[in-house]
Parts: sequence; structure tokens; C-alpha cells
Amino acid sequence: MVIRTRRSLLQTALGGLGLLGAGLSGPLARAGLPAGTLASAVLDALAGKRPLLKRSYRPPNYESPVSYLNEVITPNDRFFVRWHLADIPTIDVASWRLSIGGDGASRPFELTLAQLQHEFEPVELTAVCQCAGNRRGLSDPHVPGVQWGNGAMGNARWKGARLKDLLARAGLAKEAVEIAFNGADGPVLEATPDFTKSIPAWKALDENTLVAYEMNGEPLPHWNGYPARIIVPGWTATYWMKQVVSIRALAQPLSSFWMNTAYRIPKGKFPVVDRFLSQESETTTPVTEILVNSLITNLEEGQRFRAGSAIVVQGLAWDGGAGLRRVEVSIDGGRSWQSAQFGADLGRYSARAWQYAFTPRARGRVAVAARASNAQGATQTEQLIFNPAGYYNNVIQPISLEVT
Ligand SMILES: Nc1nc2c(c(=O)[nH]1)N[C@H]1C(S)=C(S)[C@@H](COP(=O)(O)O)O[C@H]1N2
Ligand SMILES: [Mo]
Repeated sequence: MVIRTRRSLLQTALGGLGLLGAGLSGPLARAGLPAGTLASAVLDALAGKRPLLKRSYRPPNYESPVSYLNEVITPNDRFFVRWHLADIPTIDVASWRLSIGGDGASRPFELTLAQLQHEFEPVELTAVCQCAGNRRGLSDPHVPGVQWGNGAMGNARWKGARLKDLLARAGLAKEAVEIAFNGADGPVLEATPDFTKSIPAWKALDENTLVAYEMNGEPLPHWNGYPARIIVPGWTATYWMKQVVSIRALAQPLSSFWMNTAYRIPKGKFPVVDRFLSQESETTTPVTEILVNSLITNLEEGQRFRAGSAIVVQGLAWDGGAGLRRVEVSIDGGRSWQSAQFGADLGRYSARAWQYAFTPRARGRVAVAARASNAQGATQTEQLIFNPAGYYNNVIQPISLEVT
């Protein structure tokens, strides 16, 4: 089955102009401006998953259609899937072991899944898992990489052991600067670097950083890291190592393609607060916390409504844990903004539902957009902050509705 993304629908609607917001006026009239890179995507079901938008098969990269994000908790069978390497083993828990050690730990040890579940206090929290490259396919100019639309993200309840409890048992040394992770997956070609990641020791010791073995009350799905994965609430999902088999405390920064080259942004261009000092270079820094963002989840580009009847706009908003302050909706292309109503607060790392209702009186096109802001005073940008790998896209996205 081939379905159209919002953009291709829009382009059809605009006669292939490729101008998001064309035909609209106001500050957002030229926001986005994607140039036709996401023409269509195939809906395809991986084992155990509902149909997802296939971006690549080997390695498997599948995003959630926006409609799946209309629920604040993303069900496991609708959750996006992102892997860098194609050799993804099926884990046999009887032989799976998690080793905790490294030169910054004096008492290395190994755990079975049962030990991980029973020897450490379980903690449960809700957090957004979002690829730093979410929305890369909307970058203009176009950039290489998986051409994600809006669905390289999900929000789930994660249950696991605190990473800091594991590190304490391993005798973490004060000198440890980073904690490094490796998963059971590997490259198909020898030349491809293995996917290894690290986080600063201070973030690893945060009480919310987990080694999770449950997602929404179930064992993790295979595609989302069974039997255990790292959860770094507030930080982009690149650090959320799946099928984790090794945790190492390091006295020196990790040297790895996936730290030194990938998942880096130009320094000073983005309003990030968390710094990853041991991995910073003169000009670039690793991505850290998730930027404040929102998504309209119940409307489609070009959707038709009747003048005089109410339109309910629903969506999600989220940030890196600073705390959402407000979501505003504009129905005039960004000239004016009104506050939306928040749904339940599921914790500072969770996405939060919101809604806004209005009744269009006149016929014609209505540009609806949402904008979230957080407690640090950060908000979404109107213009793309371009970077060569297309990370951190939190551009306000107008959707154009037809009122007839
Ligand atoms: N073992 C392993 N873990 C991984 C990755 C990977 O390629 N291998 N990709 C990371 C990236 S970049 C993302 S965005 C998330 C995606 O999580 P999901 O597939 O559960 O949605 O997994 C992270 N953990
Ligand atoms: Mo990612």
C-alpha cells in the first residue's frame, strides 16, 4: 500500500509548487518550504508491528504515521523503528548477558535478565523517544540520511533499573568521564563501524536514566531493543542503546564513528542547554537534549471542513524535560496565537496532549499551526536552523485546511 505524506498531499494540492504555505499569508507563509524529497512512502508491517512508513528495509527504518501519535502513549505495535546496522540478532534470553565494567569501574560483573529485573529497584517513567533526525526529510535544502517525516518519535512508559544502581555495584570510579554502551547488533560489512555510544557520567548518574526491560507494561518488542535498552529521558534517542549487552565506565572519552562523526551539530547554533563537554570539538558538539516541539496529530493537509462548524485541533507537545509552559495555536498563518488546553501531565519527560477548538465562519483556506514553549523560555523556530545532517528540526508546521 502506498500512502502519501502530508507533503506530497500538499504538493498535489498546490500543483507541485513545492512550497509549504504557498497560498497562505502571514509570518509562516514561507515556513518549512520543503523541496519534494518525501514524495511517498510505503506502509509495511514488520513482524509484531502495525503498518509503519518504510524508509529503508535493511537496516530497518520505519516511522509512525502521524495519526498513530494522536494517542499520548504510543502503543508498542505502532512505535517507530530505527537501526543503523543490518545484523540484528534475535536474542535468546537464556544466553543474553549484560556486562558492566570498563576502566572506570573496579568491580565488573554480569547480569542475566532475571537479575536485572529482580536485584535492582524497578523504576517506571514516561518519556519521549525521538530520533535527532526526526523530520530530516523536511529539510530544505535537502540533506542526505534517512528521509524521516514527523514520525521518528514515540512516547512510552519505560520500566527498568536505574543505571546509577548498576554503576554503584560496579564500583564506579570518580575519574569516569563517560559511560559507554554497546548493543548485540553489528555491521554486515567489516568496514562499517559498530554502533557504540556514550553519555557523560553526570547524565548516566541521573536517577531517571534507566536500563529498561519493559515498554508500556510489556517486554520490549524485538525491534525496540528486547530484552533491555538504555533510556536517557530528555535526550535524543541515539543514546538509547537497544539490545544492550555492555555498559562500560570510561576514564577517557569514547572514540567511535557514532560519537566523533555522526549525531553532531555545529556549536552554538541551537538553543541546547545540556552540554557534552568531553565530546565537544572546536566547531561541533554531540546532540543532547530534545528541543521543545509540537505536532498536530488529528488533521491532514487539505482536509475539508464546513464553515460554521467547529474544528478541533489535537496534538502533542514535548521537550527535553525542562517542562512545557504552553502550546499556542494560530489559525491565521502565525499572525496571532491563542492558548491551547493541555491534557494530563504524565511527567516532565512525557509528551503532553493538547487541544484547541475554533469555528471558521468564512470559506477558503485556513492555515493552522501549533507552537510549544517550555520553562526555559525556548520555543519552536519559524525558520529551519540548517545543519548538514538535518538534526533538531522543530520548525513550526502550518497545515492548510479547506473550509467550504
Ligand atoms: N543497538 C542499537 N541501539 C540503537 C540504535 C541502533 O542502531 N542500534 N539506534 C539508536 C537511534 S539513533 C534511535 S533514534 C533509537 C530508535 O529507537 P526505536 O527503534 O526503539 O524507535 O534507537 C537507538 N538505539
Ligand atoms: Mo536516531
